[in-house]
Amino acid sequence: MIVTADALLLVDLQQDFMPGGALAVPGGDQVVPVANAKMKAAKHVVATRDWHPPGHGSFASAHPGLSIGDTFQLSGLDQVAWPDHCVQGTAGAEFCAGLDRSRIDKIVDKGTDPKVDSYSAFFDNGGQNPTGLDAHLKAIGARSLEVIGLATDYCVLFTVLDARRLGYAVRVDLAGCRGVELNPGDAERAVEQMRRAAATVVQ
Ligand code: VGL
Ligand code: ZN
Repeated sequence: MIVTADALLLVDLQQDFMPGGALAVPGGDQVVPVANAKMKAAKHVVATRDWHPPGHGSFASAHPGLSIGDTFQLSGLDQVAWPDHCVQGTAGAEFCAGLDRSRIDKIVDKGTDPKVDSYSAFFDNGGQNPTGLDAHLKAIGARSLEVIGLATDYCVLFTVLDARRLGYAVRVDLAGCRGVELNPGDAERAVEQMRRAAATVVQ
């Protein structure tokens, strides 16, 4: 069991995922105080940002005839059609109001390729292009991670699965996570997948 992880990874704590945001995650605002508290005790803090160019291929609005929540093929990969969200440089892409940015050592952006989505903070959904997160963690000597953020059933899930594949010890505190739950039960199924990958998931 990890006592204190080498690095704290905050996944997509951005305005568009807050209640009232473009891709609101229910209860998403409740994770902000959890993140602030954990940052106080962390050795290294890395924050990811979903950082899409305007008209990103994951946006329903980029595909005439598609509605939000539809699934389709994007560059040969299964893709959910999302509302426009986290567009680079917009207010919705900023870190959450109330998040203590002073303790963030490194920001990693993902989802910048217009034709491929990127749920994982390590690689795009095709598993091809690294974001630089693995290189950064290796550079600071981090081998164990605590992961919290949004959303449990998308970016937290795929970040944790890639972290395990890359050999990191991973702890996930669900107090600091919330799910989109496009389908009821998605967050619970995500937790099962993370546990199957030998991540330590605590309440
Ligand atoms: C996310 C859907 C689309 C996430 C990002 O951060 O979990 N979900 N883009
Ligand atoms: Zn996105």
